[in-house]
Amino acid sequence: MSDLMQGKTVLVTGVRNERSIAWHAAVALNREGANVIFSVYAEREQASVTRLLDSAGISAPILLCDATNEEQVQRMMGEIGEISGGKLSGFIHSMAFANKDELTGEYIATSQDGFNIANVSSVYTLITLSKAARPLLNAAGGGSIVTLTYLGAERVIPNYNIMGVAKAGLEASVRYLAYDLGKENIRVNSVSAGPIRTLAARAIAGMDAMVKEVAEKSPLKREVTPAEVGDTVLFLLSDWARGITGETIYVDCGYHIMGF
Ligand code: IMJ
Repeated sequence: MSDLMQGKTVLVTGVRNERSIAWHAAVALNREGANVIFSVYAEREQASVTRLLDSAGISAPILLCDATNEEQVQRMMGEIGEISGGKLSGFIHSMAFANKDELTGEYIATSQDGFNIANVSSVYTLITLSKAARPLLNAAGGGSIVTLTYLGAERVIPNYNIMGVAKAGLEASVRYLAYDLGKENIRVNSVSAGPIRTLAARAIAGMDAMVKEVAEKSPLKREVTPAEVGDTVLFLLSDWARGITGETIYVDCGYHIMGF
């Protein structure tokens, strides 16, 4: 353990199991001495995070919060303030949702309801969390917000569909939030991870073949690991990244630089 994150409290959302990118970021944060607080979507995730913490020998609070519910987010930030003495150094936004039937076939078939669901749960939640965390981040003298995005925001990835449009909105939101909050020394960035077999990706048809092909085409000639993404999230949350805001950092073994 080092002291890179000593004295910093960081909220980690979006852990579902041991493959979750957010879990690997939490392990990295713990390794560097941060006080980690978890928030989970439902009781099922509460049980699995409890089990993960036990097996890793980490002790940390686990709060229940559906981030699409602004009252629940406000209440959670109140609880975090009580745990941390009113200060928060940053948080990880690691959540997305679209109707499964809209993550296959043509984008043109997206329903208005499906469009709204994807944007509310994958983009608006970043605004809600940022707004509610703002006083706690200010009390810490500034902070760092990190979200997770994907190449489908700027290139067409078959079947990614409405999630691609939502991630484009998320990356633009990162820039606008970075502008709003920069004057308060709050940084906002995203990490664009290469394809990883997490729960969010495993449900998708053809994922295994795609992960393999991306690995073969990427400069590093291998798959990216969630631990590598977690270490970059940690970097952005740390003071090493104090000059970086509004940015998207790719952790994809270099795949996105290729033209062919
Ligand atoms: C998701 C769909 C289509 C192609 C995809 C993905 N590729 C990758 C993903 C190539 C890597 C995973 N990803 C980056 C996501 O953002 C996934 C989001 C997602 C996944 C599901 C699955 C189950 C469900 N709804 C979902 N909503 C969002 O019901």
